[in-house]
Amino acid sequence: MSEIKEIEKFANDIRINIIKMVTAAKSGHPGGPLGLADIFAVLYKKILKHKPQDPNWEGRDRLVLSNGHTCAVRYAAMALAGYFPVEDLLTFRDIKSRLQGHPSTRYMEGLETSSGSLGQGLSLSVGLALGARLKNENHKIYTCISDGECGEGMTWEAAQSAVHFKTDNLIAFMDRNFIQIDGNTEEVMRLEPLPDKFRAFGWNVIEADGHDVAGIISSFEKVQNHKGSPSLIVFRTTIGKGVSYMENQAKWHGTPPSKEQEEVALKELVHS
Ligand SMILES: Cc1ncc(C[n+]2csc(CCOP(=O)(O)OP(=O)(O)O)c2C)c(N)n1
Ligand SMILES: [Mg+2]
Repeated sequence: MSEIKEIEKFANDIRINIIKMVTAAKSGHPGGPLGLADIFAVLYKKILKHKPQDPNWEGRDRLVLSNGHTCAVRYAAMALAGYFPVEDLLTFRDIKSRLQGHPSTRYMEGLETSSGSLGQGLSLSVGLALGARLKNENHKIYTCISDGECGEGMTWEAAQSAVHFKTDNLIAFMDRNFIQIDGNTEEVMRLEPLPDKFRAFGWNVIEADGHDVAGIISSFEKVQNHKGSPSLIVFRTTIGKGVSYMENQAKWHGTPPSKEQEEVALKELVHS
């Protein structure tokens, strides 16, 4: 199997697990995670320096999930990459599970931060980037932010300080699905021209299709060695990607599928 095909299969397995997790929990967020599956497959299979058997390895790249409600994608990717047994995914959102509905470092290794309160991840990542520089460490900080988070002032304070401090070890990537909890981002609080806003702040910005595995790989490779400023990849994604009745529907931001809907979703994913 070619490397691209292998990563596409990994992404599909992530999607299957997301559906099973959110259905079993009877609550949670399926849409964002499905939209991020291809990007997380590329990260865990190809881009991140990491050791699933040693989650706290000092040399690891840091992956910050600022939009914490999408954690099902990260948990599924981590389980499939060997951090913990895939069966554990079905404990998602159980009060006793390490797999909390919003990620918590208190219960789980292999995360860099707790998250769920939106808007904080980019700021925190500037701190991690400065810390790495001070300690002369050459790992990178990869930070997932959402478009909804760009309605939060703190994101823009971080965007400004990252450029001021020239944190070129920080690579942010955005889940640009044009959806947030209340509907279309441009109707709730217009964000466009979003990539140009980051460019105006001084970021190295590229735009890419968040569902084209080869393109996702080359996007990360393109920005990895950029010097002098932080980088942002704006990935155009489809919320609910891979499950026809969920695609582009804000409703699936935070609604669990019923058992019948799960069956339909899994049928579509098995054959894709
Ligand atoms: C500080 C803060 N304010 C509000 C919320 C409630 N909230 C949860 S998800 C969400 C929408 C965020 O948009 P986005 O991340 O783009 O959502 P998605 O694309 O995954 O649907 C909101 C407002 C929150 N979690 N944190
Ligand atoms: Mg969004």
